[in-house]
Amino acid sequence: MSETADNIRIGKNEREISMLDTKALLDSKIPCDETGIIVKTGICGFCGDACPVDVYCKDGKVIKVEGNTSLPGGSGRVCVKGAALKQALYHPDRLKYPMKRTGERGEGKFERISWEEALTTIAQKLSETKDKYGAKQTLFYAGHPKWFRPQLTELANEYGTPNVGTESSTCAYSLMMACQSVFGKGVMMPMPDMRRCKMLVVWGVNALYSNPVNGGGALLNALQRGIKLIVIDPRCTPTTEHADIHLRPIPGTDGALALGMARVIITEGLQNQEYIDKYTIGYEKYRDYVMEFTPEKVEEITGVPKEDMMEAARCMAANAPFPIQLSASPVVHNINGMQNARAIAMLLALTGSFGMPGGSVPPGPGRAVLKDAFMGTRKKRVNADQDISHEEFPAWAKLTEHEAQVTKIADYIEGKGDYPLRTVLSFGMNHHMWPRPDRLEEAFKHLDFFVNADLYMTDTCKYADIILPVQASLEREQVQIMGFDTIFYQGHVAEPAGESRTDMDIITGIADKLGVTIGGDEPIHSNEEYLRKSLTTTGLTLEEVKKAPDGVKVKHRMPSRTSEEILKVKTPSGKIEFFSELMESCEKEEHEGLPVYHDFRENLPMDEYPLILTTGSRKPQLFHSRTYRLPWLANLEKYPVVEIHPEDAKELCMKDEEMVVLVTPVGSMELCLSVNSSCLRGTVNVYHGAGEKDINLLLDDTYLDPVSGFPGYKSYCCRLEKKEESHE
Ligand SMILES: Nc1nc2c(c(=O)[nH]1)N[C@H]1C(S)=C(S)[C@@H](COP(=O)(O)OP(=O)(O)OC[C@H]3O[C@@H](n4cnc5c(=O)[nH]c(N)nc54)[C@H](O)[C@@H]3O)O[C@H]1N2
Ligand SMILES: Nc1nc2c(c(=O)[nH]1)N[C@H]1C(S)=C(S)[C@@H](COP(=O)(O)OP(=O)(O)OC[C@H]3O[C@@H](n4cnc5c(=O)[nH]c(N)nc54)[C@H](O)[C@@H]3O)O[C@H]1N2
Ligand code: SF4
Ligand SMILES: [Mo]
Repeated sequence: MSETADNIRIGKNEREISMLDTKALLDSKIPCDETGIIVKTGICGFCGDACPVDVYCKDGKVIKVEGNTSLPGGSGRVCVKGAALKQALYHPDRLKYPMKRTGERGEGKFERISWEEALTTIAQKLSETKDKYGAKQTLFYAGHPKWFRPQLTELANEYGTPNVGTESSTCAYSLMMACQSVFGKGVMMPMPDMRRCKMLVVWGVNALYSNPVNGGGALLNALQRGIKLIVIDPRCTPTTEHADIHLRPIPGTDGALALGMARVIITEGLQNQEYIDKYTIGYEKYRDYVMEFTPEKVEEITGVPKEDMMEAARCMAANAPFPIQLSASPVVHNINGMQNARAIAMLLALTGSFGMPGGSVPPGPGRAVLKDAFMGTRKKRVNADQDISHEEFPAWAKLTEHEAQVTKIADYIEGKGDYPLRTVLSFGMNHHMWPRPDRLEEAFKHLDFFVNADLYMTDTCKYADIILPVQASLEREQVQIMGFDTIFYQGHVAEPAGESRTDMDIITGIADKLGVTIGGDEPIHSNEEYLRKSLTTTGLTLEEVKKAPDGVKVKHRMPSRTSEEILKVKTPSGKIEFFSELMESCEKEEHEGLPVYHDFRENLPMDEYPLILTTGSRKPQLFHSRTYRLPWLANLEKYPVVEIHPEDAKELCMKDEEMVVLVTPVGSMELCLSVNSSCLRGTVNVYHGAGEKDINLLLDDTYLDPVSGFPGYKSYCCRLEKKEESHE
């Protein structure tokens, strides 16, 4: 195999090749001189996992994507989404030019404009809002794409608005708040020490679907070492298949389960008292509180048989230190989610598992770092105490300094916050992600000015005044850390679509037009300057990494820390907190210092809507709003479906594939029934993110965790009606 610069690999066994005719070679997509097919190494980036991939290209077009093995972290695997990248790159919905709206908001009528006109207009409108109403009435927003967020915040700072919001208003940050309130600043999400643990607790994660290449691979490797596995998940999934103990709580009841486990551990004297005495505070108050959670009560709340819960608790204590794998979403997608996550995190403190080898440890150390790259960089905002959600979500404000909580974006645009948001500059906004996207569509109509930069003409783009085309991962020059210590440069593996630009070029372009500079002491004016700057921590130049198709090894920059160092935690007390003064000081309902359990069913009309509605449990082929347009992925399952346990279907006299009506207190929708024994009885599951059949239309946008502002996506209420009988 020969290698040249720009990550191109050519060649195969020549003798083999000469035996085939060119057509057969082409049909089989064999890379060689005869076919003109070349293989480049690239970064998939479809889901943010940054898997290295081998990209087969012919005549400048991507024709196939496979897993890569030449780069560290290259397992040779891709998931279904990676395998469908070709369809994502060349989809007819791709935006190719900047455009301005010519029709009504939502109508989808646009005309092509130049980049010059687009950037000049954006800067002009941003300045107008600032002059007329003050900079804070502009929101800077990023959807799931993350890599450019530090620079977006820098731009917001230069412009003067503290209102920087992202999809993290529904993802990860609630868990980060919980973990930081217990383990202190900087411990956003303690990670399992996968290489050393004897036992692993997976609490509401299904990495084999949600993080199939990296996370799923790590789990399978750990299982091969022979670890014990406890999984806490209402459904049966490929992950629960591997479990020694599988607990199936009713969604949203995790807090009660964790408190019940704590009670078992304490009453049986299995806690790590030495660790508790040395590193924690508030234990006595916590101990007294958990005594309320008797096995009988916990069984009643969670539906988990008490013997199973007790066995799991004893197993944890016996195998401590042990790690708990936590997710950015399910546990905190409940209206008591933040407190539930705190109760879970405290099991690590109770058993002496936080910060210990084989337990859960703060992420980061051991990895090479790139300057100002998203991972590890969180930029502070100017005037953060004036952001739109500061008063409403005080714990968020104290624990999440880097962005505003914007789940109530529709209210804020409609002027129901302290002040209205009049202008939105967004990168990858998808309004189908929030409860009641229909309300947001109405709200968009009130905006003075709205920009959205995306890969595709999405439903959200249709409401924007200006839309900007961005480059996909394979199209843009980027520098990434592969594995722990290899710096890899990716060039334009695929030709950028039309006039599309990188998000970074757009951010710096707007900065230039506004007459400001981002990047502080080392200003940047383009994606290329950003790449050069990011390499400064490694001592390498862009030219050097460009010449190395398999990347360049560099030194780990972040030293690993000892347990003693990790356990010098940055909470207000300097100790791991079973009771949080910070939470208590918020002086607001449900901001209790203890991880108090409030049951979501207390305030829901469960008599009328007896089924629990869980939305968005991940499926391998679906990724929020992004994959419905790709035929290879959309065709894998009839859509949209509502999944239900066979016994529940039987009771309702409903059959598989029957069209049924799902009714919630907000509205109703026809869906196709999928009878599926992996569901928990009494709970139905619908995936989210689709255009017309968007289950978020049926979620109440006031049904939020009062502490984190996260929607109760995983535990709302509904009923199912036969189509002909439905009166909704
Ligand atoms: N294919 C695919 N992968 C993705 C995504 C995607 O959309 N598609 N999204 C990405 C994003 S943004 C995120 S945040 C991650 C999420 O990653 P994961 O958390 O791994 O994914 P989920 O399937 O949402 O949740 C995991 C499991 O939690 C269970 N669960 C649901 N409700 C509860 C609950 O109340 N308590 C407990 N204990 N378990 C519960 C579900 O049954 C599910 O099997 O996935 C990422 N990866
Ligand atoms: N009911 C329900 N709703 C949910 C969830 C759930 O479980 N249930 N999960 C929640 C969670 S955890 C999350 S994270 C959110 C995710 O919500 P979103 O962030 O809205 O998710 P995506 O559908 O990935 O939308 C991101 C948009 O960014 C575009 N995009 C992709 N890459 C880039 C890029 O590099 N640059 C730019 N400018 N744009 C890009 C995509 O084309 C897409 O239009 O959804 C939340 N909503
Ligand atoms: S997990 Fe799949 S979609 Fe995500 S980067 Fe890897 S191959 Fe791409
Ligand atoms: Mo997420």
